[in-house]
Amino acid sequence: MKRRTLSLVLVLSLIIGLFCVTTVYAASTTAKGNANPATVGEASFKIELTASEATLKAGDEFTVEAKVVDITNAKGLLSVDIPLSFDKAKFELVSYTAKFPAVWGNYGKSFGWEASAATEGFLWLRSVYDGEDFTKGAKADGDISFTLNFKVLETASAGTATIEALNSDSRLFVAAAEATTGKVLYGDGAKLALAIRGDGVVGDVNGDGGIDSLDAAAILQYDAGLKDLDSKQQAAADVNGDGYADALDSARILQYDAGIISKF
Ligand SMILES: [Ca+2]
Ligand SMILES: [Ca+2]
Repeated sequence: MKRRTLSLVLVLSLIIGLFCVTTVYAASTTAKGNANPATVGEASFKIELTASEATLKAGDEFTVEAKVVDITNAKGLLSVDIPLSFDKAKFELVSYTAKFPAVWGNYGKSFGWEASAATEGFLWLRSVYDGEDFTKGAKADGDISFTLNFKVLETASAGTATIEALNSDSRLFVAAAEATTGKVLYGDGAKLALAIRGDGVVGDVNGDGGIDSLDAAAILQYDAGLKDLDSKQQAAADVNGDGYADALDSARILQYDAGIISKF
């Protein structure tokens, strides 16, 4: 078979596979990434998402890495398609790049279907081996990865925002084509929950310009129901960005005040 024909077979099988999975999923609300054929018989993989920052504020830029990991019992992957969803009310996708396995050489291609990123908060991340030697499958963690640069919108409100490699809602599953056979596999997605802080100075709960034991005490009083904090103060109090102003934040402020930590 000629190279172009084989590539076409791969692409077609991927598309057909995606369609089948969508259909199957629609018929079963209990379907999960780890209950699909990839892990039943032959091979599996997962998507790992990591963010450069766990807590953010309006205007911040940060990086998310999406890696293909835990490839098991596979002949290696020749392509991967990741449907990625993010909170478009809080994040803007600035740019992204793809990293290919070394064995792909110059035959690694990336096609990002990002037209709907701004309007829907959704894009496809796609890497494909476009060469002739189908033994060159990716097998190691991180052989296939994407680096995405995001910005927190100036209008983003405080709270938790998500970035997700989808595998369990009405969108498609993450999918990859296995080397040699062209078989389509379906892997597990991943989800990041990132905290966005308000515009107050983080840690300065009472707004006196310092970050010290008075702020730590104010949080404990608030947590015990002895004191009210307005929304801006609550945002300043949530130094660990977990959505709550409580003793954990108070402890962090005391550590900061004592010079044990230099940032939250
Ligand atoms: Ca203060
Ligand atoms: Ca907190």
